[in-house]
Amino acid sequence: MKNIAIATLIATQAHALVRGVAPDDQHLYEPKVVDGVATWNCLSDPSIVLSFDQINDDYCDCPDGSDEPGTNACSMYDKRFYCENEGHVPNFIENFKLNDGVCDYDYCCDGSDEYKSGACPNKCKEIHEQFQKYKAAVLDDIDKSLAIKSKYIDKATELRAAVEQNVAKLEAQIALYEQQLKKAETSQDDSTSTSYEAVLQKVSNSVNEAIEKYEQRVVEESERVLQLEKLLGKLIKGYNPNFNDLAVKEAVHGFQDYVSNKKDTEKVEHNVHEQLASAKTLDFGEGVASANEPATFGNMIKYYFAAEEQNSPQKVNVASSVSSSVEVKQLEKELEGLRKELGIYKQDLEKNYGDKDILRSISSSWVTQKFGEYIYKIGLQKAIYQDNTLIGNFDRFEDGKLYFNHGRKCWNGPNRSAVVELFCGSSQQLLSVSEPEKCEYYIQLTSPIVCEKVNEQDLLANFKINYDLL
Ligand code: MAN
Repeated sequence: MKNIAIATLIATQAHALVRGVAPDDQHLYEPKVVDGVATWNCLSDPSIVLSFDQINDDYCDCPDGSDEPGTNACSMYDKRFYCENEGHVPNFIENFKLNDGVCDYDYCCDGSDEYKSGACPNKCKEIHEQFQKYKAAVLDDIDKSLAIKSKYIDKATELRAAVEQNVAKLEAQIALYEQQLKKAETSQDDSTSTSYEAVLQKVSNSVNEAIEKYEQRVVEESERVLQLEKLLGKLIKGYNPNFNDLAVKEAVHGFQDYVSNKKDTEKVEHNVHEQLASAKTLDFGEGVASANEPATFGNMIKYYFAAEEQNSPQKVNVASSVSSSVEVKQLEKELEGLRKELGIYKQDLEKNYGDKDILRSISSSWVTQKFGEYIYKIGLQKAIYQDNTLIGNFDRFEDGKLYFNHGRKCWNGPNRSAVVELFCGSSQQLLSVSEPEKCEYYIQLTSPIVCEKVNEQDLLANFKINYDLL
C-alpha cells in the first residue's frame, strides 16, 4: 500500500516533468506501476518496457527515439523538443540543436533549448513585443493592400462583364444576320437567281453581239446595193438604144423591172432597224408569252422564263434574284466579320486571368524601375524591356506566374524570355531580376493582386527577430 502510494507520487511528478514533450502529448508519458515500480513502454513498440527513469536519461533506448524527447540522444530520429516560451508562442526545435551552445531564440525564446548550461536567458517578453509590432505593421499593410485588391477585383469584374456583354451583343447580331441570310438564300433559291441571271446575261450578251454584227452587215449591203443602183441608173439613162447589143438591152430591161418592183427602201430599212432595236431590248411585257408571238429576243426570254415558271411553283423574278444574290454576299461578308470578332472575345473569356480574373485589372499597368545596370519596363499583360531590348511578349499566366517569350535573340543563345512571380505588396514594384540561364530571366514583383488575409501562423513563420534589439 505504501509502495503504490510512492509510485503514484512518482508518476504524478514524472508526468509533470517530462522535458521536451508538448502538453497535449504528456499523457503518452504516464508511467505504469508494475510491482510497485514505475515503468514505461516505447511508443512505437510497447513490448519494449523501460523503467520510467530511462526517459530523458541521455541514452536512446526506443527504436523510434521516443524515450528521449528532452535530450539530443535520439536526434537521428528527427525529433522535436517542445519550448514552452511563456509570454510568447510555444514552439518546437529539432532535438539535435539542444544544448549546442547556441541560443535559438527563433524557436525557443525562453532559452530552454540550452537548459543544461542555462546560458540563454528568457527573451520571450522582448521578442513578443517585436512580434506584436511586426504583426500590427503587416496587418495594416495587408488591410491596405486588400482594399486596393478589392478595387482591382471590381475593375476586373467590370472588364469581364464588358467582354461578356460584347459576346451577348455579337451573338444576338449574328443570330439576326443568320436569319436574314437564310431568308435571302431562300429567296435566292426561289428565284433561282444565279442560274437565270447567268443565263440571261450570257444569252443577252451573245445575241446583242450577233445583232450588232448583223446590223453592220445590213448597212454595208445597203450601201453596196445603192452603189449598184446608181451605176445601173446611169446605164439606163445613158445607153445607146441604136446599138443592138442584146446583153445591154437585157440588163436595161432587167433593171427597169427591178426598179418598178422595188419596195420603199427607206421603209424597209426603218423596219429592219426597228426590229433589231426591239430585239435587243429586254422588255418582257405583261402576261405569259406564247410561241406564236413575234420572234423578238425579248419574247424569246419571256417564253423561256414562262416555261421555267410553269415547271417551278415559285415565281421567277429576275430583278429580285439579282438583288438577293448581292444581299447574300453582303450578309455573308458581314457575318464573317462578326464571327471573327466573337471568336476573339470568346477566346479572351477563356484565357487565364487568375482568380476572379484579377489580371484584367492590371492589363495596362507598366512598372518602370532600374535594377542593376538596366532599366526594366514591365507591362504585366504586354511585354518586358531591358532598356530597349525586348525580353519577351506576354504569353500566359500559369501556376501563379506570368510567362513572357519571343524576346530579342541573345548572342550565341536563345531568344530572351522571362518568368515573373508576384508577391504581396501594396503597389506594383520590382523586387529583383536574375538570369538563372543566359537570357532567361526570373523577375520578382510585388502587387496587391496576390495579397491574401494572413493568419497568426503565417505571421509567425515570416517574423524575423531583430537580435540587435534584444
Ligand atoms: C545583354 C543583356 C544581358 C544578357 C546579355 C547576353 O548584355 O541582355 O542580360 O545576358 O546581353 O549577351
